[in-house]
Amino acid sequence: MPELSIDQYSLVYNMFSLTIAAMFGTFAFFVLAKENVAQQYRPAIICSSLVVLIAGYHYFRIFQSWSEAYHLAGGVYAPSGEPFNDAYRYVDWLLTVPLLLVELVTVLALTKEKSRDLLMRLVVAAVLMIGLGYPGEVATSGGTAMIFFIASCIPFAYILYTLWGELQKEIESETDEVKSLVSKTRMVLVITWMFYPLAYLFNLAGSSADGEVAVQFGYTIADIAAKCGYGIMVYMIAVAKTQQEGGVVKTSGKAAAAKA
Ligand SMILES: *C/C=C(C)/C=C/C=C(C)/C=C/C1=C(C)CCCC1(C)C
Repeated sequence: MPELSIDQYSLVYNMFSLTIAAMFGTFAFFVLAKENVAQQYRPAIICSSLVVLIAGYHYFRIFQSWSEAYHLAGGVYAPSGEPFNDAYRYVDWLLTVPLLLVELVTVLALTKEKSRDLLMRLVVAAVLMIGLGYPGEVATSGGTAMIFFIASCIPFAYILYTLWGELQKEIESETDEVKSLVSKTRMVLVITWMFYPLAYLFNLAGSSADGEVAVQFGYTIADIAAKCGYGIMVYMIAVAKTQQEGGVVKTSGKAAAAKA
C-alpha cells in the first residue's frame, strides 16, 4: 500500500463517509416512498432498499478498515501494517449486483414465467461475473489476473446482451414514457458498471498513491450512481406505471367498510 499525503487520505476518508450517508439516506427514502407505488411494484422498491442497506453496511466496514490501514506519521499517512480489506467490496457485489438486476426486471411486472426465466439467467450470470472476478483480483500474477478478467467479462457481456436484446422485446408494449425511463435506467446501469472492470485493469497496472486514491474515489461515485441513482430511476418507473394504471388505490378504514 502506498504512502498518502494528508489530502489524499482525507479525500478517500470523506468520500467513504459521504457514501455511507448516501446509502442510508436513500434507504430511508425507499422505505418511506414505497407507499406511492402500486402493490405489484413494491417488491422492486424493497430490492432497492436492500441494496442500499447492504452497501451502507459494507461502506461502514470499508471506512473502518481504511482508518485502521493508515496512521499519521511525520505529516504523511503511512501504512499501519493492518491490510485494507477490499474483500468487503466483492461480498457486497455478490449480494447487491443480482439484486440490482432483480429490481429492473420486477419493476416491469412481466408475466410470471417470463420474469422467472429472465431473472434466473441474469442472477446466475451476475454471480459468475463476480465469482470469477475475485480470484483475479487477489491473484499475484498478472497472467492469472488477466485470465479471470476475460472469464468474468463473458457473463458481463451476456448480462448486457440480455438487457438490450431480450428486455427490449418485453417493453415494446409499454408507453413511450415508460420505455424512455427504462432505456435511461439501462444506460445508467451500463455506464456505471463499466467503471468496475476499468478499475480492475487500472489496479493491474500497479498501485501508486494517485492510482489508489483515484480507484477508491471512482468506486464511491460509481456505487452511489449504480445503487442510489439507479434505484431512484427504478422508483420513477414504478411511479409512472402506477399513475398510468390509475394511481395507488388508497382505502382508508371507512372507505373499505363502505365498500364492503
Ligand atoms: C453496486 C455494485 C456494482 C454495480 C458492481 C458491479 C461490478 C461489476 C460490473 C464488475 C465486473 C467485473 C468484470 C466485468 C471483469 C473484472 C472483474 C469485475 C468483477 C470487476
